Amino acid sequence: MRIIFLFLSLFTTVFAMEPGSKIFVAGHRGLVGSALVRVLNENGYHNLVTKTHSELDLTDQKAVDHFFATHKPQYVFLAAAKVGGIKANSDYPVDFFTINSRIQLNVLESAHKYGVEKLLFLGSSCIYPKHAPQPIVENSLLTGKLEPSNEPYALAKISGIRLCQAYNKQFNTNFISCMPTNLYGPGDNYDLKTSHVVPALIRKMVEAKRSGAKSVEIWGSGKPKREFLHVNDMAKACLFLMNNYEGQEHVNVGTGKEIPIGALAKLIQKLAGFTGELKFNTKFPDGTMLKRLDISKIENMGWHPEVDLVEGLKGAISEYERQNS
Ligand code: GFB
Repeated sequence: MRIIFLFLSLFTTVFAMEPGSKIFVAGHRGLVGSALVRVLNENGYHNLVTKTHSELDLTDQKAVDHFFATHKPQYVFLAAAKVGGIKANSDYPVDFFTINSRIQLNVLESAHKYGVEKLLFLGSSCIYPKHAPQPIVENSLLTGKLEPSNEPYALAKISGIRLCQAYNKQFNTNFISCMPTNLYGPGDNYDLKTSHVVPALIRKMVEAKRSGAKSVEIWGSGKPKREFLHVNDMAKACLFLMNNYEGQEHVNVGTGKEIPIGALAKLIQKLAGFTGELKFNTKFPDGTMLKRLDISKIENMGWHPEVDLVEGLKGAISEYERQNS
């Protein structure tokens, strides 16, 4: 497979970004966007354009048009999105559907109109069919029913991927997409009502240890399995794809390894030093039971995850403790 890829790449020239290329990181204060800014800076890219939400509302088409007309970025990482954990997705389906749809409609339209050289769009592993064969390969998209707890988010993100392909087909743009697995790391959202499982469990365990609580509540049965990728690895994958990949099909980004939520909870409990009990509350939903990506496509191109889960969690726990001491 690797040999086939190397052979094909001899005939496909992918132009990498120059150190001075003007790069717009949309969503630079979010988990992925902030990691992208760090990784781009570390790799010598110094001409970044960023706007906070109050400076530029990406759901406002006129504002987005004006921004692109003024700044004319050459490259765009579209890391801005309305994201959240299983509960936030169930509680705010309209927000997840409409905000994500608007952001991508506006940014892709302006990126095309103002001649962006290349754009990377981010999907999510949760938009694959609920019962997709595991590990999930790229062409499983749209082959079956979605997980009900996040269907509105999934429909928006699937449209985003398909819209990138449509622009490429109709206007010969260079819009690529990737499909990240569940992410965690510096800059995560620790709000217990809207967060994903890793930051939620870090906060619950650290706070329980501090307060001397007897138990911590874990949502669901603990049986679902998830794959977790450190956001620094994700940002490196985004840069790698921007500089090395061209193609209509999205690319999975993950570790290829899954862990049951119960085992994840025990691991975070141990790393945070909480000695009480874990209580599984099955009144909360499990969501999809298994979600693991097949990452052979990106690995065959030469990218590999680097951050081990235990080390990544230790770093995230220390960050939470430092910021909330
Ligand atoms: O991370 P999470 O909210 O998202 O939940 P999904 C993963 C699993 O952890 C579920 C369980 O089975 C939860 O029930 N869990 C246990 C907890 N304790 C907790 C807790 O305290 N907080 C949270 N949040 N979960 C999301 C999608 O699905 O994945 C999004 O809804 C997004 O759209 C994201 O794509 C990557 O993996 O279930």
